[in-house]
Amino acid sequence: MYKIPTILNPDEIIDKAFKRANKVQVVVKGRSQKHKKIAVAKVRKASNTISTTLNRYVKSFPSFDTLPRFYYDLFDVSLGIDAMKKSLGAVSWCGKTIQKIADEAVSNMHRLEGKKDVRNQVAGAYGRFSSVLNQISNDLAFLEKARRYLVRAPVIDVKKPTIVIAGAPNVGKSLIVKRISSAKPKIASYPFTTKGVSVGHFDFDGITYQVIDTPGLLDREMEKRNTMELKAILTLNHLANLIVFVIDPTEYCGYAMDSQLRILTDIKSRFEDIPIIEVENKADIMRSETSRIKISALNKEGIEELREILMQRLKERDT
Ligand SMILES: Nc1nc2c(ncn2[C@@H]2O[C@H](COP(=O)(O)OP(=O)(O)OP(=O)(O)O)[C@@H](O)[C@H]2O)c(=O)[nH]1
Ligand SMILES: [Mg+2]
Repeated sequence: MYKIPTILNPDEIIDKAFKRANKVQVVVKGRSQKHKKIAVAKVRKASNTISTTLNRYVKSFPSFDTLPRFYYDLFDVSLGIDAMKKSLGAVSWCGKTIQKIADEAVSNMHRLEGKKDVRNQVAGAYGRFSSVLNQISNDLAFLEKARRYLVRAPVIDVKKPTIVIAGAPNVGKSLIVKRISSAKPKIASYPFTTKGVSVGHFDFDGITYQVIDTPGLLDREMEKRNTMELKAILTLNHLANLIVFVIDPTEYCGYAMDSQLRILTDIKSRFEDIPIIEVENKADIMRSETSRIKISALNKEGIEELREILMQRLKERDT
């Protein structure tokens, strides 16, 4: 979703800068100042390469304070907005410091005459470039981790009508999302298969609807929820126009009915303004006596009916 270049580590950045510096060519009239001009050009090329590289990193990250709330919270839960800001600040500081070191070295060189003295200035500046870059090595490593997440972040249109699928782990949420939309989520017989928020679409009456798959929720207090559960909650909070709460009455998912129903009660009280459709899945194995909609995502039973109910409820919401 974002175009962020691969964040190199300090050694790689230094390597790139020194290679470029070694290739600089200077045109000089007469030989007297040639060694100095070459030295100055090398230090400038190296420092500019480093600071341009670092500035590009800083500029390519999103400006967090203007993000839609959903993305702000998602990135905060997944990576930590403050941590990213701090690391970007360190990278920016490093770029400026490198320029200052270069300015100092260049002004010293202008005052010096001896070839050895000038060479020492170059070596000194190079050494300080390395040491300043090494000071931000943890920041660069963290930002590279953040980059890998951000470039794959789900592309969600915060304005499109959105159905969010929620429920305990392993109840069949992802298979339902796959059945009703274009999404191709991972489906497996263990809890927390879905670790992040993923999106699929379907069209109806010329309107594109988003269907969002979320990680499973456990029956516990908000403070104890893990990162994956928090992603589910923030998705419900910021994006859902309609919630499909999936229940597995067979309990093959590994969570007892009373525990699943407590999660449902919690979600209902937390999101009072959002309509919730309660669905019992795995009807191929068992059907309970309740009046809830019964489907089997596995053999596609009840899927078309579910889709019609969803459309109906979204229409009611609009009128
Ligand atoms: N018998 C039967 N099995 C199903 C049905 N729907 C899903 N399953 C199985 O239940 C398991 C979990 O399915 P998922 O779709 O990954 O469940 P999930 O709720 O997304 O799980 P998490 O992402 O881990 O929270 C898989 O082994 C599915 O094949 C169904 O209707 N009938
Ligand atoms: Mg899943």
